[in-house]
Amino acid sequence: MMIRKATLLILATSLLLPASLQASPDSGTEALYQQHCASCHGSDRLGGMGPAVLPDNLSRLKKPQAEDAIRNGRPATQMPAFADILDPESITALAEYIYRPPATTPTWGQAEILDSHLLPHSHGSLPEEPVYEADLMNLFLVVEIGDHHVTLLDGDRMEPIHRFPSRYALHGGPKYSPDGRYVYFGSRDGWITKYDLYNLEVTAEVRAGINMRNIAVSADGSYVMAANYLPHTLVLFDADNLELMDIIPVENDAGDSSRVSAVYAAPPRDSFIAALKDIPEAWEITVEDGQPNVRQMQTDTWLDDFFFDPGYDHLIGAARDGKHGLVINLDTGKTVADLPLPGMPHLGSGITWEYQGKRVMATPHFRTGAVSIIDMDTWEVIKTLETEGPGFFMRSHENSRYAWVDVFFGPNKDKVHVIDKQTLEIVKTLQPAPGKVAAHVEFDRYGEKLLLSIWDNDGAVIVYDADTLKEEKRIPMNKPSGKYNVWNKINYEEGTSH
Ligand code: DHE
Repeated sequence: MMIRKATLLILATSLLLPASLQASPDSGTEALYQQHCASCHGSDRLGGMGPAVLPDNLSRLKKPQAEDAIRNGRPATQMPAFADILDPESITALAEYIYRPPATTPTWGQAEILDSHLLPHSHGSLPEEPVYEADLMNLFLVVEIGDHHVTLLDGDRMEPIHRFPSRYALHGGPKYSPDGRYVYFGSRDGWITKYDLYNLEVTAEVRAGINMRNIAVSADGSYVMAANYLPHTLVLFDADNLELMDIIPVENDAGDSSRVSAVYAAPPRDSFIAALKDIPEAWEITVEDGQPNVRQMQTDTWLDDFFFDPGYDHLIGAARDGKHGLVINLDTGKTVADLPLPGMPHLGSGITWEYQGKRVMATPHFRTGAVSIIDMDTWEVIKTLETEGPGFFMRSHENSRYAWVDVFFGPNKDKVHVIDKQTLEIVKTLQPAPGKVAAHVEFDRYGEKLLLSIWDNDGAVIVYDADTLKEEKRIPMNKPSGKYNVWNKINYEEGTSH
């Protein structure tokens, strides 16, 4: 194992407030924290049984919600209610305290990663036969963020097979091993969990960082790469047991460090591709004999989320300013097109299909109610389809004539549009649960049925016939977010995320 600068913590400079602005936590609140919170959230606030409580890890929780969680507890979690134990002023002070940067810089290097490693079942030690009967290629995993669980669903019968607890706040698509037997989950707090779908057991876990973006599994299934916001690292693991192999500090030649926007496997290139959030560079990382080699590509701007053409010849990235997209040739590293996508495109959610003999890609936007459809030969926007509000996720399947896009934000957040991929028109708008967000579709392996999430604690996944667009059933779930079909994922199906 080689660790380069491994014990260094590269802290996001953007995450630190100037010393003058760092309110020194009064010792009374610190003492309250240590007395009531530290046993679950860690004395250093880096998390434990409960999530990390640092400003950046909490960026998705508003302060009044945090205060409410302290006062009333959180249903379906271990978080107790403190209303009877602490007075209202102490509760407010604690909620304030966890949003302040800690006095000492948190570290997560080699020692912390190695210490976090858990190996309940080493690779190859569990039986080779699945403990249930189902088409293993048509399984779905459904991430339920309401109570941090995952449901395994039989995609033929559309019935749950098993439900198991996950780490707190899974985010991004879980990634399957190439044969579909194992799945790797990433949590916002940096945990990677390897799960055996044959034996329904967690086999290995490790914490790669404090604030993680996502993970990728190499095309041959040998390696797992984690992309972090905090610290500024990419971390390489062996995929069998999640043993640490290398920590790559993410910095440019001048020594400036950066958060990583995301990392993906690029199968035809046998590499990983990462984009950096604070340095205008994209990286291609190849691993030879366990050693990662980084090729740095300078980009015209900082990249946020991104997407690839089917041959992985080009990276299509959203500029961090949310006003345009860039197309980068991955062989030359040169920008070959600038896409006019002013509404903050969510390119990570892009899909492609054949339209009039050419390949087009489509992306929703976070800020505007629009889907942009782009010719992938000329890189021209051939259509901007107006939707009823900004969207998050887009999905289709090679065998389906329709693409689905949600309206995630605004007054129409309960609506989902169905687009005809050949006329490029919206042909139907569904509102399956008025008032509740309906979002994120995933098709079964055949493209015949699909699942849509009702994003609510009292939610469901709805099964639709992909052709008639008729609802077939609702399976109750606790705030289901993403769904991931084994076949579609391991075959890099054109209508789904990779
Ligand atoms: Fe995500 C995927 C970034 C907020 C649910 N999201 C991704 C990926 C990235 C990303 C880079 C691709 C990783 C992968 O699959 O390997 N997400 C971001 C953001 O930058 C953003 C806007 C702000 C943030 O808080 O980080 C963001 N994402 C959200 C949410 O608020 C969502 C709706 C709820 C949640 O769980 O946090 C959310 N993101 C998802 C889901 C995926 C995802 C369900 C996987 C989609 C898929 O089908 O593959």
